Amino acid sequence: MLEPFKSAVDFESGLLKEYDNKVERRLSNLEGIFNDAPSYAQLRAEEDGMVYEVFEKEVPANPGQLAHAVTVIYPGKVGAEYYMTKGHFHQKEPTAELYLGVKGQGGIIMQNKEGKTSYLEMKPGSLVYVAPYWAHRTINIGSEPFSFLAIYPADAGHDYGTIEKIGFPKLVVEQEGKPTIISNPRFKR
Ligand code: S6P
Ligand code: ZN
Repeated sequence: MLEPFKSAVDFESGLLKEYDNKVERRLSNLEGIFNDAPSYAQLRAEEDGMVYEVFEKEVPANPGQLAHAVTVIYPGKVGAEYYMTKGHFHQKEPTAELYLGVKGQGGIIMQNKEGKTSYLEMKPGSLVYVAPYWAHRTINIGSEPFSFLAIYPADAGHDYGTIEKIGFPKLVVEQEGKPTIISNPRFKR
């Protein structure tokens, strides 16, 4: 049985202190995720840059446990589309999740299987309730790293395959220097 433990979110740096695992997502790990394929290929050929990192505390993936992790999305764009996470449904679909904005400026695109979409902006202190059954993808819409804390049932799991297949109905792109939500021409319902 797990004993109580603590770690710390550093609001200055936006990082999780004393994490157990780190997941790195570079451009090469995000093939097919961005809309502008030529810009993606060009950027990746120049350098396989880091898009985001996830700093996780380790807890058993059992019912009742709460996984928690800080994600840092670096500033950048592929064409006009901001750097973002792959995005996923939870494998165990009736599980919710809480996101707390820690540092920087971000956005979160969510969709459910009935075709509804939601976009919410996040700044330090924003608390987003990702409702059960809603897929979620976070986006850095600022010029510094965007970091947020996620807390979720440790047995929720990740379904990346559905998003790889259908995408999200909306894209967040920079237009005239501002984040703008547009329809995703590649979205497959
Ligand atoms: C897990 C939670 C986050 C994401 C992380 C990276 O349920 O939503 O910790 O895993 O932000 O995003 P993704 O879509 O690559 O898992
Ligand atoms: Zn999640």
